[in-house]
Amino acid sequence: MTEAAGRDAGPDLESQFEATIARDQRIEPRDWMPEGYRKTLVRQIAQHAHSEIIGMQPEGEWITKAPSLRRKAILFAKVQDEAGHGLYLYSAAETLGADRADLTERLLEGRQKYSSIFNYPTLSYADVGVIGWFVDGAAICNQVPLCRSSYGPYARAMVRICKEESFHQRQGYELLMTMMRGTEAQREMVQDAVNRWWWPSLMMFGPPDDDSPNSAQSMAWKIKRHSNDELRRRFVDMTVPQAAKLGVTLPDPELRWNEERGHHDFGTPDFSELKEVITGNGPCNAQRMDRRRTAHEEGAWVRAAASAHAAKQAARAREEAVA
Ligand code: FAQ
Repeated sequence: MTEAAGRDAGPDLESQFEATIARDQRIEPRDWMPEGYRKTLVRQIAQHAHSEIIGMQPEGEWITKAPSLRRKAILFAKVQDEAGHGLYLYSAAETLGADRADLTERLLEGRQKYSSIFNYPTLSYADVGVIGWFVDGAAICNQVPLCRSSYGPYARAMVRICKEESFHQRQGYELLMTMMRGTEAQREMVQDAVNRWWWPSLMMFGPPDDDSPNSAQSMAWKIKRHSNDELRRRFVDMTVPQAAKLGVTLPDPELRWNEERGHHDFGTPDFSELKEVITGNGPCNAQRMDRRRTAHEEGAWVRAAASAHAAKQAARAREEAVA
């Protein structure tokens, strides 16, 4: 069905698709869809899946260095959840006719992207807390509206992912609360991590709206429900009171409450840095991709064994059907 998508549409199929979107109903894998809609979804879902898998690395580095058994168990669970999110998302991309091995190949060859945020280093255990608070917090802002995305399998995957992101955000904030109640050195570690992760977290939402080539069409198709700048603003409004409660300063001299607008004013992230990181020149891009490539090569025997097992099961099922 997906092969036929976009071809020989005819006015009926096209108008049915448009009507489904206009009624806020879901497009499902068997429905006709324009080729551009399918491509946009595969692009976004694959990038999202790659981000979850590469996103295991910055925090994964701290599993063996966690300060207690409790923190190790929490971090283990979180990093495992991220692997699970990647798998749900690859499965959602497969419903559009994409091939998981091909998507991985595209990532490894640098033909598909993953989130800029995972190209920054984690320098102390406070970074684990700040990633939970900021990065998972930003992910929640961005992904809760995606639970209403027009493509059914993507929207449904997001429901479970968002529940888990919520646990991730809370564990990060709780870790930081504990550190802030600790020694002066611990409070300094938290403030230092906040200073380093604030601006890259704002960049996660993407380029500004007037420089976001995909937003208009994605919003018309209701794949995206809000613009990049709108979600960035929501994140700032959500995070400022949390920072005050925690007792840290967000590193933005322009940040202040605007009574008239009922929102915070804030500075502009350095979008030239975002461009640099996206094009492969961030502080850890090479390291992240090397690690991903090595993991892929080392996992080859697992994929071969799983394929051999699946082939054997299928052959057995065929024999039983004939008998
Ligand atoms: N990094 O026209 P737009 C997480 C690219 S998961 C890298 O605005 P669009 C969980 C963009 O792809 C984090 N590339 O694009 C977790 C496009 O390139 P293309 C991932 C970026 O798609 C937590 C070009 O720039 N979340 O955090 C970035 O309409 C902790 C032009 O941009 C998602 O993927 C960026 N920051 O909007 C895991 C959510 N921003 O494809 C572990 C779903 C933009 O044309 C630990 N995705 N680009 O070559 C989305 O909502 C959207 O795809 C946006 C970008 C908002 C990311």
